[in-house]
Amino acid sequence: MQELETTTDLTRFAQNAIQRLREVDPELHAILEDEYRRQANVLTMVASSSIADPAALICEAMPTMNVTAEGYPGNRFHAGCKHIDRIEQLAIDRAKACFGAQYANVQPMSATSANEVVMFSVMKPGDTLLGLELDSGGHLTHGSKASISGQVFDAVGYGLTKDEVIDYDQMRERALEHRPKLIICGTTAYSRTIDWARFRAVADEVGAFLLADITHIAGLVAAGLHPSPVDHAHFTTMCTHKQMYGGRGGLILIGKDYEMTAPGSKLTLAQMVQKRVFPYFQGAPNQSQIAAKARGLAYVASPEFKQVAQRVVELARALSDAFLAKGYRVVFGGTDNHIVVVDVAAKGVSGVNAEKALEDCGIVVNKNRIPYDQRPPTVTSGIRLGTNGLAIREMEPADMAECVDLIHEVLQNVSQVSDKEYELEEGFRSSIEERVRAIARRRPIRTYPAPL
Ligand code: DSN
Repeated sequence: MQELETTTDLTRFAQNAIQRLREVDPELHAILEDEYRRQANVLTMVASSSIADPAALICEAMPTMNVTAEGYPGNRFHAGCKHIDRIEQLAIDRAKACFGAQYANVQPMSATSANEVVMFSVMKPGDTLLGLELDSGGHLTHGSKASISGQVFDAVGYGLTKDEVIDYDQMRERALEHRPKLIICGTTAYSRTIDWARFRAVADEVGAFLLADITHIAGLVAAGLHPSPVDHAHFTTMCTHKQMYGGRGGLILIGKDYEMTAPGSKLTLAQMVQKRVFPYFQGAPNQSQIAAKARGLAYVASPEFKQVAQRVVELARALSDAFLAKGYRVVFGGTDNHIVVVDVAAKGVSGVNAEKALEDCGIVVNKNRIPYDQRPPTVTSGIRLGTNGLAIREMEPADMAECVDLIHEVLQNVSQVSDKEYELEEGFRSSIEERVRAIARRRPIRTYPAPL
């Protein structure tokens, strides 16, 4: 990296801040150091995470956090916002440019709150929404009873075909039968390309609005490696920390429909979202988080990121092929994105036992239900893996076979006492952990200094 000679006020601030933390709270500093080292020494394959770019992370620690700035650029309820306005406008402009959108709201704290904003922009309590079922790879906020989406609205689901791809015909049948006000497309554990145009055709046929939640695949969409929903859906939501390597938070975009009128209102969809974010759901936004989003958006729009995104997809394909070669059932038959879901119960280990045993050895994945899963969400029959974190270590497709060899060895050595209890021999565990560390050292996180 280029050495910059001049010390700036911000570099002095950041160095002073970490020094002060060490002095005033060594206990917390030590825990934060432990977490830094943990991330360096394990292989994180949690599909809903990435390894944020340090240039985005540092924005989250800036004194912008000190500014209370209810409202929007040029229209605040507080004084002292002239630079805050510049930051938020930059994030908005970058979000629109990155995704080819006409409108962007960068204030939502998460994709969950972004989805809630959209729901309450076009629906009233008791209205019907149609979303992908959880077991089929949908998200809690797409109509699960565990979330406000399934409590306040009458949620109806669609699922997968027997070949484990989204059942577009069933989605249309359910839409014709239930006449939802909102159809949600988008997934949290689904590895195939989504046909946004088919969703929009059904939404138009039944007079519904369409929400595309691209939280998991936002980076691939930005890089042109997955088709964009922005001009198919009325609303597109995402978070910025899963695949955009940016700070934590949510985004709402509107494409060509931004001037369409919201139901029962004189407001356009863009104006309605604007009012629903603030003041309906949120107060003062987190401006440091918005600065981090601005940085993340510039990163995913860069030629450098295109190569990272390409690697994400290649690694996932190699991971899926390696599991298939070892005789595992890969749900959805393979992958088009960064996600690989594997049926581990078919090999005699529950999802939760696989997750815990792998973590004991330094491989971090998460348990995940598979289609028609008989086990509860706290147990599950599958694991979900993702390659966002591996791409930033500049791993090669050949490394995926080594990772799957290790995972396979662990699963073969798990003694399953019950669906929630297992045993793993300590000598074996530590030998795998050492091999994982060797890979982590060979393929360090490119953007973070290696631990001392
Ligand atoms: N949506 C959850 C996941 O995919 O893991 C977390 O954000």
